[in-house]
Amino acid sequence: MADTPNGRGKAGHNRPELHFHVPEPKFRPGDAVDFSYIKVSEPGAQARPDEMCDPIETQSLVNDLVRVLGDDNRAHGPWDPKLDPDTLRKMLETMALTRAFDERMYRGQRQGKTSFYMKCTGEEATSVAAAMALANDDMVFPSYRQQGILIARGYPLVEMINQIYSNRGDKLKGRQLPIMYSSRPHSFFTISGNLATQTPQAVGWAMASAMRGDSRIAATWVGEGSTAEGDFHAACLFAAVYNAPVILNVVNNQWAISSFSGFAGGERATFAARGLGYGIASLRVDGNDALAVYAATQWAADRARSNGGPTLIEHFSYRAEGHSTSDDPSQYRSAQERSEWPLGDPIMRLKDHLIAIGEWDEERQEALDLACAEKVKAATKDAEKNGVLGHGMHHPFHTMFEDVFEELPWHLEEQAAQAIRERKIKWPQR
Ligand SMILES: Cc1ncc(C[n+]2csc(CCOP(=O)(O)OP(=O)(O)O)c2C)c(N)n1
Ligand SMILES: [Mg+2]
Repeated sequence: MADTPNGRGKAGHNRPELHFHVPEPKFRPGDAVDFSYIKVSEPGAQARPDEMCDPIETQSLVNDLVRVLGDDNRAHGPWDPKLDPDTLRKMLETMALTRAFDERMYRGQRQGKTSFYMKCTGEEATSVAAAMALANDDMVFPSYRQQGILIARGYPLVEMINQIYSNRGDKLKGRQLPIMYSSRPHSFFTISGNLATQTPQAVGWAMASAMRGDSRIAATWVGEGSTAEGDFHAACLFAAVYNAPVILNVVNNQWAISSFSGFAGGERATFAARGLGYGIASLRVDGNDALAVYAATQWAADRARSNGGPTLIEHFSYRAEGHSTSDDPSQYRSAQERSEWPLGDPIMRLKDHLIAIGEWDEERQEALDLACAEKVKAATKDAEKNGVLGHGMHHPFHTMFEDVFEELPWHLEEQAAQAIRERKIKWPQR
């Protein structure tokens, strides 16, 4: 206090000195990890309000965790979606295929076949189980970590790989960063690298659907870090004000590249609680429990379809691997986090559930994993016929100037001619 001439503290009076808070993650590289501070709720113990309830009735669920699968690998409680074994197996297969796809594309990046890839390891349920609870023509506005939706909707793997390789088969003609897919026939909105822009777009689409008296709803996915963007808050406000038929999924995988969830406000309130603040029904769900994700999505979809309005779902999960192929998580978080994560792995949990109910076994799982790897390998070979990064088998250079204006304006025509001229001088053999 004696650090100012009048001896009365920096502020010049006797009030306490203020402290500035900078969030700091609990564990850094080399630290022992103890996740016991995370409250893991009892599976089956969460009430399931009516789909048409007042948003405030979801209040207890924004700090809880909707869970169905127990440690006994059985389904529990009112959120059990009671899916038949075929549907459960389909879910497991799609999640396993997504993981196999990620594995191979990651290796492809390391082999120089593409410049970039992003895995969704550990988060497969948040896209696959959610997609399965929606209608195939519901419009989805994903982030870059929901490749599971495209796979669940039957988009050909070879088309995904063509896009990743930016080759001559790439339907997007190399104009998008690898993995930023788009498919109108699959009601899959073009992925944008500009975080959270998809959230107001989804709400706007849902509002338009309602204005037209259509029956399709919209769903969007955004990372917890991206909820710090103003776009997310504008989306919540519009969704609440116009009672838009939309599902706002926040995938809380704890990390936004090297920033932990505290920088998006995670130390203060759950991400589900933000929705309730806007008057949106909100659920906080175990994102590694495929049955809980399915049940919550089904609840929200029924609500939206019946004009009950929007739902925000926080999927509490963990990003098991690096942010992307450009990231090295060992530089900023403890390697122990993945193995200590208290909610386990979504694929293992669903597999164990199917085994527990007598509808699956380890041999079939092994055969499935092998079949998935083979399927991805075959699609990769097909895509490679169209070229990989750096082999020059991309779309013709001049296409870069096309498809924006109906008629190419004179200045672009000049630029195109100049670019093509210079290219011929630099690379005469191409
Ligand atoms: C507007 C904007 N700001 C920053 C970035 C750079 N960036 C790309 S991904 C990312 C982290 C996003 O984390 P989160 O929203 O939690 O999603 P996750 O990657 O964990 O799925 C950042 C900061 C960007 N692409 N766009
Ligand atoms: Mg994140």
